[in-house]
Amino acid sequence: MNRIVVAAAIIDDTSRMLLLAQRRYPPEVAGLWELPGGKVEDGESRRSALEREIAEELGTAIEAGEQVGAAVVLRPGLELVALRARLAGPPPRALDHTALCWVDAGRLRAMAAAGELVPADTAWVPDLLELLA
Ligand code: DCP
Repeated sequence: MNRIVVAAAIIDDTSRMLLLAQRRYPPEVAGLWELPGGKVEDGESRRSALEREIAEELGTAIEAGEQVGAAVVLRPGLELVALRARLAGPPPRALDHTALCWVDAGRLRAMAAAGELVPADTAWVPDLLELLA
């Protein structure tokens, strides 16, 4: 069966910054930065799954919106989809990650060039740069 992982491109429209979260595990990607998210459960929409995951992982609320970029195949039967989101609650906290940071377009480009992003998420960098421009 095809499962979906949804990830949040949380953008602050005023400062034009994107929220990144630093993975704690597994060892292959620990220390790398990602768009936070998780698996869509049976019967959930992508948006509501993402809103639930962000509440669990970041202790805040978002409003999830349109898809950003293309879906990425993580492995056969598992696809990763990014949704644009805006913060609708208190400042996010790293409940499940090592750290969080807000980045502008220049910083995102530099982190991608330095290999500091989780590999799957690098596919979205051009789309994210456009949203941050
Ligand atoms: N993933 C990714 N980029 C993201 C978010 C997730 O590449 N921005 C990948 C990492 C995992 C898969 O998606 O391969 C699931 O991500 P989770 O963070 O939900 O990973 P967990 O290990 O927490 O999920 P579970 O324990 O449910 O397997």
